[in-house]
Amino acid sequence: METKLPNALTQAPALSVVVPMKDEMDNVAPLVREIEAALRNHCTFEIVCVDDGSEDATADKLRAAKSQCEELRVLEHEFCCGQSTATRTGVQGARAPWIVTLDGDLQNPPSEIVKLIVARDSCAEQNLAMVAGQRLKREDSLFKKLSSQIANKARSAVLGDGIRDTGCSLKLFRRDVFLELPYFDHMHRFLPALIQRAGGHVITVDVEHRPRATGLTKYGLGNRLWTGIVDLMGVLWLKRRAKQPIIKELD
Ligand SMILES: Nc1nc2c(ncn2[C@@H]2O[C@H](COP(=O)(O)OP(=O)(O)O)[C@@H](O)[C@H]2O)c(=O)[nH]1
Ligand SMILES: [Mg+2]
Repeated sequence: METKLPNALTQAPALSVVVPMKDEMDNVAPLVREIEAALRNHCTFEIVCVDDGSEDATADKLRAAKSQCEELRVLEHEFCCGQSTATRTGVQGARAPWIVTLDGDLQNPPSEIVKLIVARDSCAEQNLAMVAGQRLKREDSLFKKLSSQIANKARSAVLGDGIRDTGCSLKLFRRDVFLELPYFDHMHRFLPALIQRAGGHVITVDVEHRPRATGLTKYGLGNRLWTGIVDLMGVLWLKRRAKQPIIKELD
């Protein structure tokens, strides 16, 4: 992938913020502003927005935001490939060793990123690979809250990953560990279990959640619940077939 670096980013930053976006034109400017405000005095960072074949003016808004923010990089898919694939494109293109992901609709407050960083920095676990945000109070419709609760209960019962809410996009994780995970469409809902399968340690932090201010949700029963059940069986199979050898080399 060709990577064009803004002048301010000749050295790899400490953190890459990866945001997959599909038809989020009115969220672009406030999102970039809020991420900048959250991280400006905290660490070096880049923002990698992945425009996943949006059909509204998201691409134009991202271009305009780029001229206001040196840390913003924009990757575009020619056509929509879904949230997981857009996330992977962003992580592949990112340059920091640690990635934070969040939704492009401002439902995850960017100010919460710092909570994840603080939790990572105060964790003594050597194999720490992910700090997963868990929404304290989900600000969505009753239907969405119920279907998400059922999906989360089924997933944690089947996979035993010990995570209350994997649907929260606010996650901080090691780039190298993520890129070694088995890749499939919709994998973003199973990241903690996949990281544990790879031998990585996952901790959780409670985070705030806000109602969607503008734009439309892209997920409903058809593309979340039923796909989720099939994927759950796939992840269970992957988990059962996992081996983590401890390798020694003879002197
Ligand atoms: N790249 C990409 N992002 C998507 C797609 N569908 C949803 N998203 C993004 O994923 C995030 C969550 O989607 P959203 O529709 O708000 O789901 P909800 O919060 O569960 O209702 C938002 O940032 C969306 O822009 C997609 O097909 N491709
Ligand atoms: Mg949303």
